[in-house]
Amino acid sequence: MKKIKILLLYPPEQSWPKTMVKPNGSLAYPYLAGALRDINVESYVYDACVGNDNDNIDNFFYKNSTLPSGMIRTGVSDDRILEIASNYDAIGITSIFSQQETQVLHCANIIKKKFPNKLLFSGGVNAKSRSSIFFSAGFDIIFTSESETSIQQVAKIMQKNSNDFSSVGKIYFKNKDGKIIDNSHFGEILMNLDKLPIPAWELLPNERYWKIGRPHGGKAKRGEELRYASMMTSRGCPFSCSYCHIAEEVEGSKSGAIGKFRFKSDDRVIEELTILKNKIGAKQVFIEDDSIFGMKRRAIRLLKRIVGFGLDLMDVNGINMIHLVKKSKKTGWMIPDEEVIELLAEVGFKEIVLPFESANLRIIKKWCSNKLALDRFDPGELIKTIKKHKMYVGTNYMLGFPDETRKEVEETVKFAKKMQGYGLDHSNFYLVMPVPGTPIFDYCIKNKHLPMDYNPDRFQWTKANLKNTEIGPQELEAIRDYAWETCNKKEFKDLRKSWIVDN
Ligand code: B12
Ligand code: SF4
Repeated sequence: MKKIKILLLYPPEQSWPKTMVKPNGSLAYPYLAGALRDINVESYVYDACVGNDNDNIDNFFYKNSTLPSGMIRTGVSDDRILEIASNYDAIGITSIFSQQETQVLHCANIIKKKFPNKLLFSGGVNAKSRSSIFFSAGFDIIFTSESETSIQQVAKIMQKNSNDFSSVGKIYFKNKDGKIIDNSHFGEILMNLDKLPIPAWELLPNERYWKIGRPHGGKAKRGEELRYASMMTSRGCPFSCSYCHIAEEVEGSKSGAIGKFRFKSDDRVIEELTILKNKIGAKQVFIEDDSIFGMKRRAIRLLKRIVGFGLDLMDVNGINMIHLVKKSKKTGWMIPDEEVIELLAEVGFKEIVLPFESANLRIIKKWCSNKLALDRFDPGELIKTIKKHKMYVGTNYMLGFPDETRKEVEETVKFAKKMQGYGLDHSNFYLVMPVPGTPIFDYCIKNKHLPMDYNPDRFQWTKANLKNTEIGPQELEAIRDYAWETCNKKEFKDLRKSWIVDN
């Protein structure tokens, strides 16, 4: 059996001037490295945005270079990436963010040119959705779904010194004649998440992430001690919003049924939290579940078991409001579920984000899978109840859906301002940014809101990304900027502005 070594590379980050840069550090690599560890295959995670102990971060992280696109590149040099890659038999490059595609393709290009015989593979929603471009850049395999099982299968084939990947499911691969083979129609999706490997969090450059101090979200202030990590207690979600990458992932799709809500046992969650606390030394844990309350009874049971654990927990992706309210005596009317809210506080939740998305019922119904809307509960009461239990509350809004009128956008901004009065800590406003792999992206291509040759470099949630919309791009951007400026406190705005890249 051939001894093989696999590199999992986060490419340098690219961002437009005056926007924030945050290292990736998401959970794909801890899971994939965990899967490889479980079959005794050596892997190493290198984040080219922040480097490793042999890289002096001051030489590159705060001294960025400008790319031909005008974007700013944050990360180590190409030569350093090639030096790291030279030590491995295969290199994986994640592509979960369409906005980072150019950096992924660039890394693939330089690595394939220098090391044509090394196996190059990618995965993540963007890689799956843009596979032909990825193959042209030099990739040999694109993983089309959750990949813990498939990466083990690929590694085992490499150990046999073979490059025949025809038996591996949930991948596209280039065969020996250069033909692209689609194996996405078979392969296993794990329904029992206890079968997932324990994520190898220790392979992430955690100390560097903590020093840079740009966590997933929230209120961390400069100078505050940060020792954060991410985890997931479940995958999938009962909803199917038009802008979500799992909205159409059902049996028979290229990714398979990964949209289906699946969860880990309570014991497994406790095991992971214990590792994060005792081995990784984390103090703050971002819960990255798509829908932690996907099954409310299970969530309550789990939360009760982790009371007193001693970690600060955060859910910044947003907890759907339907899970934080309960039926009242008035038919159809919901009131805050104080028992659940109190439990969240007791367990250690310090921060919760409410994904209101829009104040407009038509928009919620058409684009946001008809999630709980404002005609069925009092949002001010909900915010006040969460604040009563001393949790930080943020909100997310989306503005500029393809058919959204000026009146509807203004309604949301007016609503956001009103919510401020209930003690909200921050309000984020995202201009609709349809990314490949989502239903709204397909809609926008079909209805000419995006050109066929759209450029993912240009996707920005503070910029109008669509054409032929009810509200013109400049006006929409001005409304967003005004909403953010007027609905947030100075302290929050100053923190976010300090993460901006410029040179
Ligand atoms: C956490 C998170 C972030 C964090 C990540 C940092 C952190 N510390 O975790 C931060 C804050 C940086 C972030 C930012 C953004 N995010 Co985000 N984020 C997520 C989130 C919620 C979880 C990611 C994660 O850890 N998933 C768990 C892992 C296990 O799943 P996975 O990444 O899919 O990986 C599996 C497979 O895809 C595959 N795979 C993935 N990579 C690779 C690589 C190889 C080599 C192989 C073999 C396989 C493979 O195998 C993995 C294991 O099964 C996802 C939604 C989600 N549920 O995934 C959105 C998501 C990735 N984000 C999204 C978006 C849009 C954004 C933002 C634009 C939001 C914004 N308005 O700013 C920015 C863009 C950032 C940028 N740099 O450009 C979209 C991306 C869609 C797209 N096509 O671009 C997603 C998919 C959400 C959605 N529903 O649409 N995000
Ligand atoms: S609620 Fe969140 S995770 Fe669920 S489909 Fe909508 S965007 Fe995706």
